[in-house]
Amino acid sequence: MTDTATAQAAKLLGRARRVVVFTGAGMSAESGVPTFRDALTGLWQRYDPQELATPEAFEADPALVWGWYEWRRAIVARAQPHPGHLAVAAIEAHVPHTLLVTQNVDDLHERAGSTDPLHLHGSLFASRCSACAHPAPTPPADDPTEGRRLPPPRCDRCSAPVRPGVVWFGEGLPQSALEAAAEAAASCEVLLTVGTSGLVYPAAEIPHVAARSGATVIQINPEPTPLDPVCEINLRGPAARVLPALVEAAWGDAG
Ligand code: BJW
Ligand code: ZN
Repeated sequence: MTDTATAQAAKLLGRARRVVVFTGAGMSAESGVPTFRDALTGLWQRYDPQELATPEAFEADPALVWGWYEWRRAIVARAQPHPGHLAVAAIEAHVPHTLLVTQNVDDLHERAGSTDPLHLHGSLFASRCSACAHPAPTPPADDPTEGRRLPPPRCDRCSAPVRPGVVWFGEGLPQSALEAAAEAAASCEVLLTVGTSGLVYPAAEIPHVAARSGATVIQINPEPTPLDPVCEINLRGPAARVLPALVEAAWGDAG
């Protein structure tokens, strides 16, 4: 049975012509990909992810940081999109003016059939040279058990260490993606924010932009977040359950 909040959200979503879906790490949690702030395990448990995801950490200990990313790539390579990812792709199919904006560095949205998500924080699979930015192949990672220190490959142009193609703390986001996300947020009718703590800026500004521009912001998250006050509807629950229920209530299919 559909609860009142889901039914209200479905009504607004079903009528909207311009939608933004904004996702964070909680979107991938039920696929087995740990959220950014989840406790790290094994070799990584004594590190703070907020300290590893920095250019300073990579400069100080490239093997530590590259090994951490290789471990995470292995987890993502084994993971499969869940029904929530499929439901996001279904929203795109039902509402042609949907823009999917993700903070996630995995590729689960693409594998669920979403077309061209904007990756505000880059990708685990788009390595580049840390000195000259030349694109570099990302070696396949197949051991998700515990991870290990691993020296990064070297750039074939200038021999500097290759780095993950993600946005670390203190680095600028891809300007065109950020602008496109802000523009879509300013002109949408409904913004759906899913599985993000809303703590990391400037990405966390996107739902605020939508709210200020008069859009209805709907949040899907099992926990309260700093975004609660700008969300007209808070659906407290996991993405893999709530998103398909929302799509089903809006259009009569679960994605
Ligand atoms: C579920 C669930 C389920 C669980 N279903 N939900 C303004 C104010 C204060 C600070 C700043 C500011 N502006 C900038 C800053 C500094 C900094 C920042 O924001 N710091 C904060 C920590 C305070 N920002 C930056 O440094 C940014 N750069 C910048 O501003 O540069 C300035 C500059 C401009 C021009 C030139 C040069 C410089 C860059 C930020 C980059 C963030 N990168 C990371 C790492 C990417 C690579 C990697 O993954 O290793 O991106 S950090 C990390 O956080 C990652 C994520 O994309 C991002 C957001 O996290 P997210 O997705 O919200 O995940 P979690 O784990 O926080 O939350 C999970 C949520 O899911 C929770 O709410 C759960 O409840 C929920 N959940 N299960 C649904 N089943
Ligand atoms: Zn180079």
